[in-house]
Parts: sequence; C-alpha cells; structure tokens
Amino acid sequence: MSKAKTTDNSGKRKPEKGPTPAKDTHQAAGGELHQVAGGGHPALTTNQGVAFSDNQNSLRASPRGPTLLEDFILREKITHFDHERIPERIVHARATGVHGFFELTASLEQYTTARILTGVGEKTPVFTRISTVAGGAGSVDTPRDVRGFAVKFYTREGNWDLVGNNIPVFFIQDAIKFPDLVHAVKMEPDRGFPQSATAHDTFWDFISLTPESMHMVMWIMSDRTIPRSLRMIEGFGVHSFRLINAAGESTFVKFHWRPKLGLQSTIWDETVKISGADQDFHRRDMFDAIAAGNFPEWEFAVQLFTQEQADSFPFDHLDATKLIPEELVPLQVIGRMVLDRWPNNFFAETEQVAYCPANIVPGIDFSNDPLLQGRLFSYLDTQLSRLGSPNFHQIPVNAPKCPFANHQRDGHMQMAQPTGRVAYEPNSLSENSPREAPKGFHSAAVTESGEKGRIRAESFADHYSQARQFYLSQTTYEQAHIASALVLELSKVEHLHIREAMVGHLLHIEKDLANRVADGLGFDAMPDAPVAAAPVQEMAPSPALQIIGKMKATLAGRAIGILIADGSDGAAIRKIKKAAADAGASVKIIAPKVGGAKLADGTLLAADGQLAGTPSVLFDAVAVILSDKGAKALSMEGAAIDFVRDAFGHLKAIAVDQGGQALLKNANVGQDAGVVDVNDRKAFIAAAKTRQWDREKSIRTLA
Ligand code: HDE
Repeated sequence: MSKAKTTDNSGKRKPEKGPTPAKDTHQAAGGELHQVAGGGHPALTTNQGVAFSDNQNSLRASPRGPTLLEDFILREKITHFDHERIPERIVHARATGVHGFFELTASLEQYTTARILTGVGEKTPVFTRISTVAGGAGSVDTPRDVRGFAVKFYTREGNWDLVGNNIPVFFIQDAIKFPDLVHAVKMEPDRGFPQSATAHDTFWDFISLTPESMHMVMWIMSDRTIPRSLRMIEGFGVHSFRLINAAGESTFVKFHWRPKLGLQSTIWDETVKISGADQDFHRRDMFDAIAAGNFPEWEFAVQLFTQEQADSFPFDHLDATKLIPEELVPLQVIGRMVLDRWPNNFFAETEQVAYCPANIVPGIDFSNDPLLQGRLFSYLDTQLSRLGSPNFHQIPVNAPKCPFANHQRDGHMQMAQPTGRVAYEPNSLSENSPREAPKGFHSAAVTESGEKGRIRAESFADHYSQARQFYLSQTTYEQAHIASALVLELSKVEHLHIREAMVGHLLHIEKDLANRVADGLGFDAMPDAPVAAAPVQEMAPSPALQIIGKMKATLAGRAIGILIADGSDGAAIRKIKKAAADAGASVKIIAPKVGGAKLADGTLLAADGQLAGTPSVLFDAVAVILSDKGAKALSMEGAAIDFVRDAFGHLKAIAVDQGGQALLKNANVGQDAGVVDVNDRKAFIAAAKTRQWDREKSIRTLA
C-alpha cells in the first residue's frame, strides 16, 4: 500500500492546516539552533543541547546484549517522559481552553475605577477555560455535569480571574462543605466508578441530606448540564462581588456571559450516544469552529444593585444557592468576549493555567458570600500542589501582561533573575525598587459587626423557594426533561431510602414534580416531606431561566449531515448543501465508505465521514438522499437505520427524497412537520433551526 500523501519519507506527518497560528517551535525558549539535521530540520538534541545521531536505538553492549546505563540520551528521554504528568485538578480536570479578547462597550465609570470596566473600546486579552467538573482529564466531554466557565483577563492593572460556571447558583452555602460535596459526586472510593456521573448513591445520599442544594439540583437535572456546544452555554460569576468607584463607594454586582449563538442543549438519549460516538465532541466543536473562523462570542453583562435593594430581596444575595432574577434586577450588557485563538500547546496553556477567584484588580472587591470567601483560599493552595512551585505565575499563560514587581524571591523553578542588593521594603539602598502605589488595590470600607461563631445566617434558611421558581419558569417540555432526569438518576441509586428522601424534598418544590418522579420510580406511596427550615415563598416565574426561550432560530454554529450512497442524486445534494451553508450551517457528507459514493451522474463525491463512525447525533439536522438501490442497501445497514431513527428520536429536522423516505419507512420512522421533502429547502432550513418538541410525546415516555 502506498504511503499517505501527508507522510514524507521520514514517516513524519507534514503540518496540516489548522487553527494553530504559531510556527512549530521545538527549541528551548531563547535557545539558538546551532545544528541542522539536513532537509531544513533542526537537529534533535538533549536538553543540554547535545545533538544526537540515533533516536531509534538505545546504547547496547552488543547488538543483542544488555542496554548500558551510560546511555544518557535514553535516560534523559525516559526520565522526562516519566514526569510528563502533573497532578490533575481535583475538580474541573477535563477542559477546553481558548485565547481571545474582551472589549468593553459601555463604561461603568460611575461604579468602579477598574480600567477593564471603564475603558470603552479597549481590547483586553483573555484566556478562557470551559470544563466539566466531576470527571478526570481523560473523561468524555458530554456527561450530565455543570460546566466551569473560567476567564482570565490580562488587564493593564493586573490579572482578573472570573472563575464561574454555566449555572448561576451552587450546591452549598459554605465552603467547608465543598470537600464533602466533591467526594460524594466523584467515583465511589471502594469501586472506582462512576467516572463522571451524578447518577449514583453517594451523590444523591449527600444531596438528599443537604436541602440547600435543591435549587442547584433543579438546574443540574435540566438540560443545562447537557449542552449542545460550549459555544452555546451561558456563564455566571455566581457570587455577588463589589465595584468601588473613585469616591470609595461600593455597589454590588453579579457577572453574566450570554452566548451570541443562543442557548442550546441536547436530548439525554442523544448525549449518551454522543459520548460513544465522539468523546471529544465539545473540544472538537470548539477547535473546528475556531479553525473555520467562526469565533465564539459572548455578551458580558452585569446586574448592579445597592445594599438597600439587597435588603429588600426576599432572599439573601450572599447565599450562593440563590440567584437574582433578571426581572428583579435587569442585565446591562457592557461588553463582549470573542475567542479566536486555539492554544499552541494544550499542556502549556490549558493544563497549566491557574485561575484564582482572589485575582481581582483595583475597583473590584469581594462580597461576604461564605462560599466565595472559602474559594479565595482554595485556588492558590491547589495551584501550589498542582504546579509545584510558588513561581507558577511566571508560566506564560499565567503571567500578567502588565509590568509586575515585588520583593518575593527564589523558590522552585525561579525563572526571573532579579538584580541588585535589595529584596525588602522599605529600603534606602535602591532608588528604583518597587514601592506601594497609593492608587493600588483598596478593599471596600465595610463595617462588620455581630457575634463570632460557626453560624449559618437565618437569611440562608430558605432552600426551596427558588427551586420552585426555577421549575415553574420552564416550558412544559423542559419540566418533563427535569422530571425524567430525576427518575433516571434516582433509578440508578440502589438505596430506597435515598430515593424516598429525594422525592420528599420535591414535595416542597412542586407537588406535580414529586408525583411524576414518584410514579416514574414506581413508588406505592408518597414519602413524607422533610421539615422545611423556612416557609416556601411563591415567586414570580422568570422566563429568563428557560433554555428553549433562549434558543436562537439560526443555523450559525450548527451542523447538518447529508447521508448519501452510490446512486444518490448529485443535484439534490448540491442544492441542500448550498441552502444549509447559506443559512450558516457547517455541512458534512456521510457515506458508507469514506472514499465517497458514486452519484447517479457517475461522479464520485468524497465523504467527510464514514457512516458507522458518523452517526446523526453529531448533527443538528440531517438530509437523506438515496437512490432506490441505495435505500435498499442501507435498509440492511444498522448504522443507517440508527442514523434516521436517532435523528427522529432526537427531534431533528429530516429532509428526504424518495430513497430517503424509503429508508425512513424501513426504519419505522414516522412522519411529521419536521420530516420534509428535500426540494422544500425553505421548510427544511426553518425546521432545522429548532427542535421538533411536539414530536417527543409520540416517541418517548417522559416522567
Ligand atoms: Fe471551584 N475549584 N471551588 N468553584 N472551580 C477549582 O481550583 C473550590 C466553586 C470553578 O479552569 C479548583 O485550579 C472550592 C464555585 C471552576 O482551572 C479548586 C469551592 C464555582 C474551576 C476549587 C469551589 C467554581 C474550579 C480545582 C467551594 C463557580 C476550574 C482546580 C467554596 C462560581 C478552573 C483549581 C480552571 C476549580 C475549589 C466552588 C468554579 C480545588 C473550595 C461556586 C470554573 O481550588
């Protein structure tokens, strides 16, 4: 068999077109390549810069004899390899990181001195890392899980890290519970599974004994935790922060990211199948989008409120299990973030980036949220163990892009070489050593009073009102998904008393929900509700909490798959492909063989994906264009049957010609408004922009 075209004689792949803008750089930073290997390649050297001549064989005493300890090339290479991994993040290990910029569009000068929030039109570089929480670094992209949404702004006044999630509330109110929460959700310690799932006993045991988590439970059981794309999630700073203006006055603020592409999630069954079809579904989606120049973008918005307003809220904004409904305090859009550059190296950047909620800049300050207060300690501590040195701020992805100077010295892996005698302040020996800056960081002048103690504030006692508000704010489709998710998760819980305890909590949230879940679990009788620490308040529904209401009718950022086989109609394929591409979708041709299919006119159309490896779960809508013969052949093909059945089952639009229709029939796929003739491209594009929600009740039993 001949070698692939991208392979040269040395067996190395030639660099292909991708989103990586940087040139391949293999030499150590600052090093000059002094030796050349021929053909323009730099010489392979040891880390001491010694070029070597053989990278295939270790040094042996004789051709079939023992390997010699003196082989410094082998030892250096293996030793470095043995130390390639660093401790993985205890949470948020699996992630996608991307560079980009933030641009301010409206000034908050009235509220803050922070330049990042006052310099309209200024572009600030950012590095954004979006993660799952529970799974390890090698776990799949698509479990049911919260997504971390961490942004490092390299501002002119120092690094500001906004380390948030795609859900605006959290499980617990006090940082002291975090290790318990994480131990409960992670794989169970005796058996080592499940790898990244909440559907197991220890998680629900902890949750059922932690009523404050009920609001978050509603969010994680919603489709927010099974997003279609990382480009289609919201981000939230979660906690209240403070802004401080030039007069020293402070205003509370919550930070929000809103995706330009709108919100979109998957269907549970779809997510399960995506996890098998493409473990890197989200990372690949981001990589491909950036390579294609479709840079993901988010609006940056704030909710601003005063202490007086806060005092009037029917909840405590310092409690991270509560959100401030947009209807109560509207969002003001003040900027945008565009992610436009894939990292040069995953390890150097996405793995080594060290976020810390304590990284803030003058003009921004913390609130007393006890969860935030605990986080201010945790992140620096974890980076010390993960990155192994207090000098991790010198790693390029972590280093500020503004000047920084102080008297900290030495430590593991110190890269800086400070000059002079002085490493202390005050001093009289140096004229240019760093000094305090009067306009530097000031904390808000806040009066604190009250009794010292391990006390949970009374105002934190209401655990159900916002959970109820969230559930009642959803569309009926979304409510059904929440109920079904609870049934599925609790069905995997072995201990009956845990299932019962959970349904007991649901009684406080919404009786109908409790009934649906109790029924779905096959309960004979309704368990008792636990005693609530505070009465459940009736709050006005907030439509802003829906996903469906925030989906955008667009094909931008979405993908359409066209299934073809030998004998398919080339003109029909071209027309539907053009219509989809014109509407902003990315389009892929799928055929039984990756080499392509011989169309009716005799031409060969290469495929972008082979049928068995490219199921319809990877697309937002599909077209099936087949000759009668092709339809007959594919009707015998499990992957083709699954392709159309799943597309229908996942509520997607399907365009068909006569052959496509025959495949649908043989797969027992029904007909509805979302199944359209391939010639009615307008109808197909319109249907492809949404999901066929009404179809669901005819194909799936929801709780
Ligand atoms: Fe984190 N969290 N967290 N967290 N968190 C970490 O820091 C922690 C919390 C969040 O892409 C760790 O560098 C405590 C809330 C994100 O690198 C660790 C508490 C929110 C990321 C840590 C919380 C988050 C982390 C693990 C309770 C949303 C990934 C590795 C007080 C507002 C950042 C690391 C990245 C990572 C501690 C709760 C978001 C152990 C103690 C609430 C997005 O320091």
